[in-house]
Amino acid sequence: KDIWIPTHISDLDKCNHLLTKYDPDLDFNHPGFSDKVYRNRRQHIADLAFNYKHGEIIPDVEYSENENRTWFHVYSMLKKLYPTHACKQFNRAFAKLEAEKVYSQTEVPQLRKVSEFLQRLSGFQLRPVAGLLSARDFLASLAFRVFQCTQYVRHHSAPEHTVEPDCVHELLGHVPMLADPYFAEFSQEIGLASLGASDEDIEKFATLYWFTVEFGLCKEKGEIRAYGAGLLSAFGELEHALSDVPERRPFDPDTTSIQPYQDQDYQPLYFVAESFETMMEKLRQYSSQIKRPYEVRYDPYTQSVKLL
Ligand code: H2B
Ligand code: FE
Repeated sequence: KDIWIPTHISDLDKCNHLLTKYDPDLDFNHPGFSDKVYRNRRQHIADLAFNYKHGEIIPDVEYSENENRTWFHVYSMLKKLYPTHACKQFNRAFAKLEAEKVYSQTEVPQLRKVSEFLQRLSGFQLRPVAGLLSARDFLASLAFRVFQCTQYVRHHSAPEHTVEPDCVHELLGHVPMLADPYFAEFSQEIGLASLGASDEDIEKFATLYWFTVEFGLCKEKGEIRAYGAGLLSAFGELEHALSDVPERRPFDPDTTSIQPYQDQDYQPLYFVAESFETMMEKLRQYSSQIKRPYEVRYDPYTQSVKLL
């Protein structure tokens, strides 16, 4: 019973299994559940992702005044916190995104432009996705330096929080970190480690991803800073994470990978990395103990993985 894995970047066309929890059509707690206009809008943007094939240019979306206003709201609140709360890698990339006018306060950036920017800085690229992906498909994409990125904007009635990913979260939280070459390598490393892993191990990698890429904290000159995208895209939780309220423990893959978590409220617990270098080393150490039928190696020239 071999597990199918993508071996070429174009195989990601088949890594599109969505999870239906939090879908605005099915989840009556979703703020857009009873908003027909919003749900039609979501359907239109979802179709762009469903029809997308590897190698195509990502179609632009003409964002409405409403959507741009939501972006403006979140952007201007967060921008005030970044200098004191975000890690230096984030702040460096964010400044560059603004300087190159890829990001501005007034308009939701186009994935096409953002993807070009990322490819230039770290070799990562975006591909549009219609919603919350299965952990296996999502992690597999990272192995090819592809970030599956939503293109719709959260409902305007709840600009500060969304349980499902949206492009405000991806663009403000993930993209600046993915522009950092070392963090890009870390992300790809989790992806490669996940290829062919058992369901239990995928669950553990998803948990590691959650406590690092989504909600990670790191040390910087004796201070704690945020590098997790779930924090860097949420004003309230970013303040909470660095306050005296939550518990903080050192990042350690063996314990972090089995720590239960929830996605409904602020995290009560965060893991702190000494540095990205030690975090990478610990991840590699952890991954090398995972049982797999083969080893995988990524070949950047052909954008494929070889099974050894
Ligand atoms: N899907 C999408 N579209 N965006 C994400 O950020 C995401 C996902 N994160 N699926 C994944 C799951 C993550 O929470 C881990 C790997 O389960
Ligand atoms: Fe995320």
